[in-house]
Amino acid sequence: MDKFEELSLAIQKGNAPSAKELTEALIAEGISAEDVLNKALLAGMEIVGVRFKNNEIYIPEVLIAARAMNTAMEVLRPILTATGVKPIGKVIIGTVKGDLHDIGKNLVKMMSQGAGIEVIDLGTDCSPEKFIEAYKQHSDAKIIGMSALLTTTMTNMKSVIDKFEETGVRNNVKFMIGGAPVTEQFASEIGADGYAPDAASAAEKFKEFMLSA
Ligand code: B1M
Repeated sequence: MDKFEELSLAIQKGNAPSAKELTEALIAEGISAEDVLNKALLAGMEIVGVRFKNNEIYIPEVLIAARAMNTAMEVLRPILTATGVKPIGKVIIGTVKGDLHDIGKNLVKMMSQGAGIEVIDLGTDCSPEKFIEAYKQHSDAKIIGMSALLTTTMTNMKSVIDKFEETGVRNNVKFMIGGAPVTEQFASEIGADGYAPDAASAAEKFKEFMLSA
């Protein structure tokens, strides 16, 4: 078993100390943070998702796997967010109402910070009111980023856009959405301005929006 597989297994088993140690070891060997993320952490989490779907494991196991994933991501954080430049703009990001999944949102945040973007993170279970309040406090933000992992919560993304419309500030910002069940087509159906399938392309799209504003 190579070190990527070992780390993937540590995530699957929810062994946070081992996930942290193996992540540190791979980075110390000179493996890039992107490779550690894609070949071990995300690969491990994907297997957890499949086993959860097949009822081979249950919520407690998924929760401890998510904790191990977040612990390993903390090792990568300083590398993924490292940037010497002045921020090129501000994004407000959150997981929508009813949804507690935050691993993907946290990755989008790290990649964006690494691309020189300031991120205001509202956390999970964010109501339209929470997004609008945050925008009132940070009215220099050019983008509102929303994440959803459940088919039952992705519809709450539209309520956030509607709230901005109601408040008369819809055209001041761009809406970017993402998360496993979300698609480009869904984005255009709800009137969002952009969709990204992964964290790296989300950061790229944020930058494009900011540079064209
Ligand atoms: Co949940 N869960 N979960 N879960 N969970 C899923 C999403 C599910 C697909 C599992 C399955 O059945 N195979 C399924 C949803 C089914 C559906 O709606 N169609 C599901 C379910 C059903 C549930 C519960 C309802 C289970 C229950 O209680 N019966 C429950 C809901 C709780 C709630 O939110 N109210 C629940 C709970 C949980 C845990 C709390 C145990 C835990 C979350 C812990 C946490 O996040 N801190 C959890 C987990 C971990 C998962 C899986 C296994 C993994 C999700 C993940 O973190 N993936 C997931 C299965 C799966 O997705 N395969 C599953 C890794 C992450 C990096 O990927 O978030 O997709 P992702 O992010 C990607 C892209 O989507 C994109 O970039 C990221 C990285 O490249 N992206 C964006 C994300 N946000 C973006 C925003 C952007 C742009 C790109 O712009 C702003």
